[in-house]
Amino acid sequence: MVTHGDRSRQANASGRRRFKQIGAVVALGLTALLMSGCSAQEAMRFGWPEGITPEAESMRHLWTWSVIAALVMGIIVWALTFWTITFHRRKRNSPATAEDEFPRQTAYNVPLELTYTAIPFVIIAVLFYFTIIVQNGVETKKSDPKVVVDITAFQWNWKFGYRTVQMADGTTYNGFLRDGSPYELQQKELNKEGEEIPGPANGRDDDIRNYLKFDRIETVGTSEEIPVLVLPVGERIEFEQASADVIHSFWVPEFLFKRDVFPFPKQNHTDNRWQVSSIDKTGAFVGRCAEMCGTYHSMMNFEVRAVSKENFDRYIAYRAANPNATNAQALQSICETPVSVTTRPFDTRRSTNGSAEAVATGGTSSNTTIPGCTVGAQS
Ligand SMILES: [Cu+2]
Repeated sequence: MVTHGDRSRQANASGRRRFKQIGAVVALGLTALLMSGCSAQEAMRFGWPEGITPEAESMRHLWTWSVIAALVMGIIVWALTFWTITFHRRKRNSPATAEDEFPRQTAYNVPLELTYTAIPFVIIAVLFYFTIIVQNGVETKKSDPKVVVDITAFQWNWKFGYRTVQMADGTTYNGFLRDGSPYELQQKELNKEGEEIPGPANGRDDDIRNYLKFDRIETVGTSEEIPVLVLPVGERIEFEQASADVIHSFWVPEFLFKRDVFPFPKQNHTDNRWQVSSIDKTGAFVGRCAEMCGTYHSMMNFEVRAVSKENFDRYIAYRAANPNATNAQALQSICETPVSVTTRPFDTRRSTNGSAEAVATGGTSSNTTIPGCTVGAQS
């Protein structure tokens, strides 16, 4: 005969067995993590990409602590779940009597229900608080950026201009040429009779970029060349962006930051100025357009080349002194690779396989046969 004491001993034994199994799984998981060669820092990043700015690092902290908070909650929930299914399930061999069909019911326990309603609200409030703190930090703009860069996005490339640079020798380089206004600068085109020629897109010509900023030193990307934006490490940098056509998005994955680039930023009520307090690592970092902007959106890449302050000043001085020199030459003058190393330019020619073969051979709409050509004669 199975007594009550026997049953509880059985339950305790099976409970202990289960805990041993769980312990083995946890130990196995930890061993796998350690064996995979992840450093402690890597593990604490919980998959968050490595950033190169203090802003990116502050976002990483938010992420790490959020995951830790989630893991603590998860462990409590898992523990309660396993505790319930281990110790409060129907015992094997126990007859299904009316009294143990359901465990003791705890519904309508007001203090308990208030507690488990309040706790999630506290968690949300804490997460919200720290999110706002970090977001405000990332969006901070100070009045004394050492470098101001004008960004122009267009289908499907980028133009970067250096507006102001505070040089290490105390002087300030000012490359600002002109600030546009779509309504004042845009001249209406007139025909010979003096009548206004209506342009496309609200009467504006697609090629008119008057509302954008222009600088003495500019780097423009082409289908042959990826624009390389040279920036100094360790300096506060401001970016001011505008689009020449549709909405793009300026994104350097290593900054862990992107900002939509609008045409007519002021008229579209967008904040088109943002800063990084510093870039903390020299090197080449790919930049991308992160807003679907048309056919070649996916190839609309650029490169940020972070160099030392001394080399950056030399680069600006070289470009200011040699207005006709290319960006590649200026890069070479500071012993930097002249072309981008993180991405390649794209071919916009929509050619059929082997464009060299597709040469014009004459023909009219009613006769498309190549003159002097016999079918089957080619080997
Ligand atoms: Cu784009």
